[in-house]
Amino acid sequence: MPITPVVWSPDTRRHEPRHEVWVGVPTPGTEVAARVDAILDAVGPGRELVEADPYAAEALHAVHDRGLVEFLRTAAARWADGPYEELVGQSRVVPYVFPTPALLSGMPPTPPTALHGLAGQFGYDTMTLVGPGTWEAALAAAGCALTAARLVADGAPTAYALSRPPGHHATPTGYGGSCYVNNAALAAQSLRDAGHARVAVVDVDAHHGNGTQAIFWERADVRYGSLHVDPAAGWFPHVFGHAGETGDGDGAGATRNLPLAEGTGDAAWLEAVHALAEWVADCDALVVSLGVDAAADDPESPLEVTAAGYHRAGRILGGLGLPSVLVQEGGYHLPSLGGLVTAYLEGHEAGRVVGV
Ligand code: SP5
Ligand code: ZN
Repeated sequence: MPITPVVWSPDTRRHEPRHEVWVGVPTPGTEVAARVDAILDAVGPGRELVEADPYAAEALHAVHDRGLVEFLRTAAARWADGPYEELVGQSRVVPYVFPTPALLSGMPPTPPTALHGLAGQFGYDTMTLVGPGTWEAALAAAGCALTAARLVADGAPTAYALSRPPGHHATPTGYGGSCYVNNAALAAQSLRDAGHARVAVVDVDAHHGNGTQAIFWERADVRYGSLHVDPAAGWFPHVFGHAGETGDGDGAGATRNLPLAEGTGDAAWLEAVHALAEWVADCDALVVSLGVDAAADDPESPLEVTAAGYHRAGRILGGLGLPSVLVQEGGYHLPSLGGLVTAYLEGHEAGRVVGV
């Protein structure tokens, strides 16, 4: 069996969400640092552990605007230096005013001076808080994905990036959905830069990866395919992930969305994985946005997929025989998380050998 190197970084533990403000209520964050060790303990045995190369903020400019990167890099320190200790007595940057079209009304806004005003220019929900260590962890998560892409560009058939916090909801200019920096998009761009002409991103996370879709929306050289719980049934990210979204401009037809009903289960979920695998079979390299939150035990989705289903999904996508970078996305049930990721990796490794 081929051995998949596991790329990780201790710095990914430094982001502590503490809580998410969900529909006005502070709920305990589910995207916790303990996820790193739950996954590492399960996938580590028998695989080579590689510590991620260090990357600087500039590496993120490959897929993100400078304004977002600079905000993320400096926001926690600016919050600590600001009046917030006295004002609200808490250390997390929380957006307050969102400059959506409803506020702007077609007028050119002046950039806000207060950090709690500025935060809404980059953060697009109230669940994704920035605190001490968030930037260091997000940069390290990107480093995991970029290092895994380098290993594959250098000839490894497959590499797994234990990226955390996750990335697929981060857009060119914004963060949200527990994501700050789009790790999978960075891996895809890095494979393009290494000479792979057509790169596919297949996103099996339970949620639609609106950030990855946005980054490659008008590009034909990176295809984006996702299966996820139907946003029209009331699920995050609500406004994207519908079947009619297929890309634009040069990227027309290079985006594909397969929204699934609540309670879908293995059979229909795997049919969708299969459809996306066939759709990307003529690509030169593959990035898998490997969220395992479609699993039955997961608190964040109703898709009811089993560990056997994730194993089979790995077989299907590994069976394409493409150089593959597997990037961790969601998955929040700590007791089953490591087993689900391992099931996918073992499936992908087996698929590489025997085909679909
Ligand atoms: C990467 C990823 O999987 N991001 C997940 C983004 C969706 N989060 C939605 C959270 C919805 C509210 N959950 C609160 C549960 C309260 N019991
Ligand atoms: Zn998810």
